[in-house]
Amino acid sequence: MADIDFYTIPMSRGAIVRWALHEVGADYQHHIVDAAKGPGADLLALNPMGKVPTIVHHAADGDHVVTEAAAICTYLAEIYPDAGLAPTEAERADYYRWMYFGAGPFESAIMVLNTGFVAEEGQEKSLGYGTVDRVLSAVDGLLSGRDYVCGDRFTMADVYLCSQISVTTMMGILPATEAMKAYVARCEVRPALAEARGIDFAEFEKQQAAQSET
Ligand SMILES: N[C@@H](CCC(=O)N[C@@H](CS)C(=O)NCC(=O)O)C(=O)O
Repeated sequence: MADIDFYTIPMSRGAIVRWALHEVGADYQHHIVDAAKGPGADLLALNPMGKVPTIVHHAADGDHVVTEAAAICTYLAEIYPDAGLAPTEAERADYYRWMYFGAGPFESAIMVLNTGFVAEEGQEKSLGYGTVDRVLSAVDGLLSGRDYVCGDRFTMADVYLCSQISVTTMMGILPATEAMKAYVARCEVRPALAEARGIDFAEFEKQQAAQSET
């Protein structure tokens, strides 16, 4: 049995976790979920949301289920310390701040752009992301002043933030700034990303071919 069971849909948020799995050199087995059919009983038993990515880590002290792409990235960086992608003490504040900002305000802002949701005037005070403009300018400000989330060094926070920026820019959802584009270009030279994308793309093509036969 592999150390990690990984539930994913090709070319979905699961791709973030596949990149993370390759960065840490995890021994994993993927389970491809058919997006058209929806989650099976096996995935629903692990994650009541029926969402991917979901992982099960078969650890010495038992099985641990982790859901939510950002949480999985954080978890993997911690259980594979030799990969050097968890934060040092000095990097911890930036690392957690922007990992959570990515999963919270940034993810919400992206979904607002994707769905066309329009908040009423004054609602920005209670909406966690405030306004889309403020979120985008916060991320632009971060990336204008440094190479990576924690400064000079690539960490797991970059797997998450870069994935979000890169995919949503490709999909035409995010109006990426020059600083965001330069950041993505810096992060995307990682060999682990090329490996992970190769597998994800091959699985996507297999799924497309199988669907066109039915
Ligand atoms: N909050 C979750 C979102 C996961 C999510 O929405 N995954 C989508 C794919 S990108 C999914 O599983 N969709 C299938 C479904 O909802 O049935 C995370 O950050 O991991």
